[in-house]
Order: sequence, then structure tokens, then C-alpha cells
Amino acid sequence: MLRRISALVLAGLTAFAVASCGSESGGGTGGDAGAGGGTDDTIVMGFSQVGAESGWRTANTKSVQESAKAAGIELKFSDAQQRQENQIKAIRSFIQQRVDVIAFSPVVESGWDPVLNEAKNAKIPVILTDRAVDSQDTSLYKSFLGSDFIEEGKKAGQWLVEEYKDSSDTVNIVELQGTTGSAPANDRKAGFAEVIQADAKFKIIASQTGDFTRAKGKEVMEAFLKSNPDIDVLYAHNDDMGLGAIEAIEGAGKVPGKDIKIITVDAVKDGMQALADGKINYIVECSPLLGPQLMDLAKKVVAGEEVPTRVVTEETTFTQEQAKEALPSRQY
Ligand code: GYE
Repeated sequence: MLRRISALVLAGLTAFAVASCGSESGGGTGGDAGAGGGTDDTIVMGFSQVGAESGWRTANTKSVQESAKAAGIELKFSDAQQRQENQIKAIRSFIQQRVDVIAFSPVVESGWDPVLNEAKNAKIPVILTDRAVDSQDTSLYKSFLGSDFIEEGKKAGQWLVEEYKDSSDTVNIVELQGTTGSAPANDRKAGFAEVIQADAKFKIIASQTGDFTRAKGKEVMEAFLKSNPDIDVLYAHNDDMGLGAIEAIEGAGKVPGKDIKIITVDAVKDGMQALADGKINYIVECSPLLGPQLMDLAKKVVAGEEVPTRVVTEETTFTQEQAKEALPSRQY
């Protein structure tokens, strides 16, 4: 027994020596140290981020980077600029570098099976964070950490139903959707539609993508305003598009929050400020602070421990009054 243990220790030491040797000779390549499938204690995580499209995303990136540091995990961070092909490339490169774990926030839901199979064959565990994939084969990833976007859409719809409960007039709604094909766009649309369809007075008169950005939100809202003189409500799938739309509404000489009621999702600082200022009427929170839980999951997965296949983030909602109270202590 003892002999076996010392043999293991020796093997470990040799492996360690090989690893440090590798990192020295790796010199200029930077960041190779620690990779190599667990020859070193430092966990190396390859993380493929969606992009930098919104305040939410910036806060999420910061959370992931800071928590990796705090957890002693070496992070190889890659920004996909909202393009799936960039994410596939990044994941392939993580596989080639033999990172210990891959985490990514899939820009769209479909089309991941081939690259996820490559990771599986290379025995590199994958954790989905923030957004889901629609793969039937759930053995392709260990866990999915993030919000329930259908629930968020439902919460947005419930506020609207309550707001107009005493009126039988038609309520004309325009919708700014998130990135086409993304889980939050699909689900926030579906959850909202499910709740409002209970009453025929709610009519979605226009619905288009604003790609989760402020610039696109403004541009699409300008077009909505031109072709629809009678808009009562805007439902934007994130704060940034709502903020862009506010500029368009003001530009058209209307008062956001009054002439056109606005519901958004996220609750980032700028959105909360607009809510406190009366320009937005209601925000459904979606937390970007996924970093600490992600690092926790990564450590367990690398250690071969069982982890829950789904971890849902806890979230709330904000009215204008609640936003005023919450703003001073808001982290993002
Ligand atoms: O709501 C939006 C961002 O995937 C939950 O992506 C995330 C969404 C978030 O661009 O602001």
C-alpha cells in the first residue's frame, strides 16, 4: 500500500516536473502553463463569451474574470463578438490546448452538437453559462447555469396584465427582441406571449430584433414609430435596447414612460436609473453575476464530482419606487 502511495507521489512529481518544464519552454506563448489535462493543480478554464453587446454582458464578463482570479482558476477568455463561428473556433482552440474545463455562453441555441462532441471525445467537461443550447444529447455538457428566461418573459407579461386590468381598450404593443435565435430572445418572447394571450385586448403590432444593443434598439424603435402612430407599450428584451428606444421616442416628441409605457429585462445600472427617472415603467431582473457559481461548478466538475445539471439564478422585479431604493447599492 505504502509503496503504491509513494509510486503515485513520484508519478505526480514527475508529472509536475514535466509540466513546469513545458511551461518554461513554452515561454513566449503565454498562458500555456497549467494546461495539459491536470498535470498541475491549477485549473485552466477556457471561456467563450458572447461579446460586449450590453451592460449586462460587461457586468457578466467582469464577474467571470474576477471570480476566476479569486478562485485561483486560470482563465483563457475569448470574445466572440456575437458570432457563433467565433465561438466554435474558440472552443476548438481550447480543446487543442487541452484546458481542464470549457465554459461558454452560446450566442444562439442551435448548431452546437459537432463541437460539443469534439470536447466530449477529448474528455474535456463543458459547462453552459447564461444561455442554453437546444441539443437533445444532454451528455454533451455537465451543467447549465443561468436564468429562467421564460419566467422572465412571464413576469413582464404579468405586470402588463395588472397595469391594464381596469381597461377594456386595445393595448398596442411593440416588441424589441434580443439576438435572433438566442435562448433569451426565444424564451422572453414565448413567456410574455403566453401570459398576454389570455386577453385579446393585448396586441403585438410589431416585433423585430434589436440584437440586444442600444444602437439597434434606437434604430428599430424609430422605424416602429414611423409605421405605427398608436403605440401604447414597448416590451424590450433587455435594458440597452429599451434605452436606445427611449432616445427614439423622445426624438419623436413623445414621453417615454407616459405616452408609451416601457418594460425591459436585466436591471443594469443605466436601466435602473431610467426606471427611477420614470422613463421605464418596469424591469424584470436578470442577474449577470454568475462568476462565483461558475467557478464552484468548474472545481467540482474537474474533481469528477456530480453537479446539478441545471442551476437557476434567483431574480426579482423592480417598479419605479423599488428602483429608487435599490439604486444606491446596485453592483452593476
Ligand atoms: O439579457 C442581454 C445580453 O444572455 C441574459 O444577453 C443574457 C442577455 C441579456 O446581451 O442584455
